[in-house]
Amino acid sequence: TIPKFNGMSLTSKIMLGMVGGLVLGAILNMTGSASLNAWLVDGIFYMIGTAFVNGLKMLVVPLVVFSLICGVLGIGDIRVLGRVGGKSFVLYILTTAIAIATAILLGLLIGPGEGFVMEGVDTSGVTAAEAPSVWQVFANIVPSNPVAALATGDMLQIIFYVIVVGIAALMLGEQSEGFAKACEYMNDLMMKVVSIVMAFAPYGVFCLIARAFAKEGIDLFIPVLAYVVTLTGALLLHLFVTLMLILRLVSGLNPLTFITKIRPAQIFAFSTASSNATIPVTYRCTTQRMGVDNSVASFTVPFGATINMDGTAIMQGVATVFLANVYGVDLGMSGYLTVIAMAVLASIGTAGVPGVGLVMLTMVLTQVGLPIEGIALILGVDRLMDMIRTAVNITGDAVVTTIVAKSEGKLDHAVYDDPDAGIGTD
Ligand code: DAS
Repeated sequence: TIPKFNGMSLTSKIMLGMVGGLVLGAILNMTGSASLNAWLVDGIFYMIGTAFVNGLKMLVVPLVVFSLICGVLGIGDIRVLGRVGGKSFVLYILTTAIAIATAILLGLLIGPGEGFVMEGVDTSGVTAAEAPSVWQVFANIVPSNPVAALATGDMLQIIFYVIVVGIAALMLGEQSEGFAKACEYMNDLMMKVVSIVMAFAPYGVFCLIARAFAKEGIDLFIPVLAYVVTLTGALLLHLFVTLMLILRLVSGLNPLTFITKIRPAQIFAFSTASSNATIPVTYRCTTQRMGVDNSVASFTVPFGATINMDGTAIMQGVATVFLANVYGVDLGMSGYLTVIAMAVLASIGTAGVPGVGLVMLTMVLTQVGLPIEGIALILGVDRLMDMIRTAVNITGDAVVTTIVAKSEGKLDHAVYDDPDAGIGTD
C-alpha cells in the first residue's frame, strides 16, 4: 500500500497537488510576466514535471519483467498451464479487447477534448506512427535480441521472452526454486520502487498541472471533465453490462448472484487501487462465496491480476481519444487499431499496483505518436479513475475465473447459489 505522509494519504496529496497546480497555473496564465514564466513555468515546473514523467517511464520494464515471471511461475504444473492458462488467457485477452473497443467507440461518440486544441503546441511533429502490418507485429513479437528489447522497452518482445523463460523455469522443476524466490523478491522490490516514485506524484502533478494551466489557462479543465465523464461511463458499462453478459452467455450463471458476491473484492480494489493487494479478497470471494475450486482460482486470480486489466485498457482507450482531440491529431482507423493492440498488450504487462496504468499509457501514446506531456492533463484525476478501474480489473479476473472453473467442472453450484455461502470470510 502507498505510505501515508504526516497523516495525509497520498491520494489526498495528489488531489491537493492537482488543485494547487490548477489554481497557480490559472493565476500565472492571467498575470504571469514573461520572465517569471521563463524561469518558473519553463524552468522549475518543466524540470520537476519532466523528471516525474521520466520516473514513471523508468518503472515500466523491470515492473513488467518481474510481475509477469511471477504470474507464469505461480502456475506450477505445465499441463495445468496449457489448459487453464490457455482458456483464461484467451478470455482475458477477449474481455480486454472488448473493453478497449467499447472505450474507443464511446470516446469517439462523446468526443471529449474536441474543439479544444492545445494552443502553442507544435503538433506538426505529432503524426500517428505508421501502424506496422499485422504480420510484422506478430513476427516482431519474437525478440532477435532480448537485451535490446529490454533496453529499448519493446513491450511486445519483453512479454514474449518473459513467458518463454517462465515456461523454461517450470520445465526445470525443483531447480527453479531459487529462481522463483528471487523473482518473488524482485517483484516486491519493484513494487517498492513504484511506491517511491508515486511518493513524488503530488509534486510532479503540481508542476505538470501548473505548467499546463499557466500555458493554456483555466479553460483546459473543461475538457478534462469530459474525459472523466466518458471514462467513468465506459468503466460502468463494461462492469455492469459487458462482463455480466459474457458471464451469462458463456457460463449460464446468474449475474446478479455474481455481482452481489464479488462486491467485497470490488470495495477493496476501489480503496487500495491495487489488483495485487486485492488478490486475497478476490480469491476468497471466488472460492468461498462462489464455489470455485482452489486448483483453478489459485492460478487464474493472480494470473488475472498480472495480465488482465480491462479497466486500465478502457482508461488507455479513452485517454488516447481525449489527447488526440486535445492535440488535434486524427489517429485514423489504423491508429486506433494500434491503440487496441498496444493497450491489450500493455494491460498484460501492467502489474496490479496503484497508478501503473498511467505508466503504460506513456507507451501507448508513444506508439501512436501523441506527446506524453498530455498525461499532465489527466494525471490529477487519475488517482480517482485508478480506484474505479481497479475495481473493474478484478471483476474481470473473477468473471474469467468463474467461467473457466465452470468449464472445467470445478465450480460447486450449491455454493454459488447459496446466498449465505462464505459470509464473514471477507
Ligand atoms: N491500479 C492498477 C491495478 O491495480 C491498474 C492501473 O493502474 O490502471 O489494477
